[in-house]
Amino acid sequence: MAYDPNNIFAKILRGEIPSHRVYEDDKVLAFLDIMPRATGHTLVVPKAPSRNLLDVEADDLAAVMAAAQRIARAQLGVFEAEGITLTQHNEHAGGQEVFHLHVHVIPRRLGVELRP
Ligand code: IU
Repeated sequence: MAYDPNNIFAKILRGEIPSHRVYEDDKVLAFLDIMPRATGHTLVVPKAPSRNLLDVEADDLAAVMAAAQRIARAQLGVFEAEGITLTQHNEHAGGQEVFHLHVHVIPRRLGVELRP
């Protein structure tokens, strides 16, 4: 499947659309999800063009996961999370809606369901 450089996360990466950035390094950007399923719900994306898990380069995937780990650890303190849920969707059939690779990092508390 082809990568569309006009997807919404590519526009966020280029600064054409605002986002609430929570982490950035040379390979990765992380920002808050606009429809959070829990307070602090964050999306981690590689800066390099990648549609999803099926085409991402290994070093970009490693950078995304390292950033997700840093953000997850930070969420424990910032949001008093008791656990963290990671989700990651690939292609329409896999639940993907935005076609630039992203990992959801969602702070969780016991007994608190995710918002729809
Ligand atoms: P998915 O894994 O592709 O299904 O998730 C896409 C996510 O992108 C979803 O949680 C949306 O709320 C989120 N999102 C966003 O944060 N900003 C946007 O402008 C758009 C979608 I469009």
